[in-house]
Amino acid sequence: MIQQTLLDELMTLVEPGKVLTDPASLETYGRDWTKHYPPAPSAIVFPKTVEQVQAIVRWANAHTIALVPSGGRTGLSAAAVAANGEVVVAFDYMNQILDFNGTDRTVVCQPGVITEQLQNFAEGKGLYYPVDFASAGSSQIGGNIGTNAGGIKVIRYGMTRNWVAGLKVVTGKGDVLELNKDLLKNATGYDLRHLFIGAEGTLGFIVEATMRLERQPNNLTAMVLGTPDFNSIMPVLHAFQNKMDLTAFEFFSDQGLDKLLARGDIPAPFETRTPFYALLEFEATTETRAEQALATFEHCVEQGWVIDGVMSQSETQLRNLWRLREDLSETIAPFTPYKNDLSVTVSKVPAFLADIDAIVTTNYPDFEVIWYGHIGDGNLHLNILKPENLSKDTFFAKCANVNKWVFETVERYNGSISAEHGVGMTKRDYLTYSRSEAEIAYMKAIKAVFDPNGIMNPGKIFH
Ligand code: 2HG
Ligand code: ZN
Repeated sequence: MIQQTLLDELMTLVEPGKVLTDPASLETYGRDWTKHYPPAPSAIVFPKTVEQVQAIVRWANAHTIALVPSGGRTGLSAAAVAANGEVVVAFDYMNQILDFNGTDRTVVCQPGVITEQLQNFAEGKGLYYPVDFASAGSSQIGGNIGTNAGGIKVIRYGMTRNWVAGLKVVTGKGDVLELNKDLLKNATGYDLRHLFIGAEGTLGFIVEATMRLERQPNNLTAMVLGTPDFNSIMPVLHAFQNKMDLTAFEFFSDQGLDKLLARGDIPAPFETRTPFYALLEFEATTETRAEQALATFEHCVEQGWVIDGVMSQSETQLRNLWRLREDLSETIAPFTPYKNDLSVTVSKVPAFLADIDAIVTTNYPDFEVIWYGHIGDGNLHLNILKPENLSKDTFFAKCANVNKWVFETVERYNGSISAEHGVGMTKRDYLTYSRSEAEIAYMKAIKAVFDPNGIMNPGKIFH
C-alpha cells in the first residue's frame, strides 16, 4: 500500500475530492467483469484534464507507483483489474465530446465517452459509429481503443482500430503525443497510433481520440436460421456472402437458446428447435434485396443447410432477434462460466470448432458447453457452465486443463488465444501459443521505450 504522504501529494494534482480510498470505491474501480482476481488498489484518482493525467504519470514515475487505467470496466481479461496496490486512473470525468467535423466525418472524444453516447451523437448528426457490442451502454471509448474492441459488426466494419483517426496520448514517460492528427493519408514513418490501440494501457494513457463516422445503414434487416448441425453454418455464410454484403454473421447453439428462453422475456425466433442458429444482418435497401435474401434462404433449405428461419419485418423484430445473440453473455453469467474467446481464419472454423468441442466433451462429458460468437469473423466464444454440484475451485481447476488443450489446438491452427477480449491477466501465461518468443521480446522492448519505469498497467499482456 502507498504511504499517506504520497497520496496527499496525489490529491494536490487533481480537483478536491477526486482521489478516493474508501473500501466501496476500491472494490468497484479495482475490477472489471472478470471475477477471478480480488481487487486491491491503493486509491482511485479521477483526472479532468490532459495536464492532470500528465501530472499523475510524472508523480507515479517519481515514486515508482503502478497505474491502472479504468474505463467502463466491462473487460473480460482483467486488463483493468488493480490487484496489487496500484493507483487506478478512472476517466469518468473526462467524458465529453469535444468537437465534430461534418466534412471529415470525425468526432473528437475524451476517453471516458461511453460507446453508446458516441453512437447516439453520430445518429444525431445523421451518421453512424459502427463498432457495437452488448456492453456499449457502459464501455468507454478509451477502453475500446485500449483493447481494440470488436463486437457484432466486425464482418462489415472491422475492429475499433479502423475508426481511430487520431490519438492524443500521455506516454508512460509523461510525454504528450499527438498521433496521426486525423489524417487519412500520412506516409511519414511509424504509425505510433496503432501501437496504442490494443496496448491495454501498457504504454500510456489515451487522453483524446478522434473517431471516424460512417453513413447510416439503410433498413437493417436480420434473419435467424436454424441449422441441423454445426457444419451447415459456413455454407450458409458463403451462400449469403455470394449474393450480398452482410453487416453481421453470428451464431449460437440451442443450449444457449434454452437459457435465453428460460428468462421468459425474449420470444423464440420460430417454433422449430435446431442444434444451431445463424443470425445474419444486411441492408434491405431495396425490395429486390430482401427478395434476394429470401431466395438465398430457400436455396439453403433445399441444400439441407437450414431447417427453419425468420426475417425481421420491423425494428422491434430486429431488436428481438438480436437479443437472442446479444443477451447470451449476460444470461449465462450466473452459471459461473469458464470463458474463452478464440479465433482462426474463417476457412478453418469448422474443423477447429469440432476439435475443441471434442476435447471438452470427451474429457468432461458432464459439463454443459455453450457455443456462440462472431463466426463470420472466425471468432468463437467458448463458455462452459459450472455444474451446480461442483465447487468453484474444483471447476476452475478442471478448466485449467481445458485451457492447455484448447490453446494447443489454437496454436496448431495458427489461431489467436484472444480474438477480441484481450490478454490482460487471464491470458498472459498463454501468450506464447499465439505469439513467438521473439515477437514477445520485441513487444517488451517497445514497452520499455514508452514506459521505462514499468509503471503503466504492469503485469498485463505479459509479466
Ligand atoms: C459477446 O460476443 C461478448 O457476447 C462476450 O464478446 C462473450 O461472454 C462471452 O463469452
Ligand atoms: Zn464477442
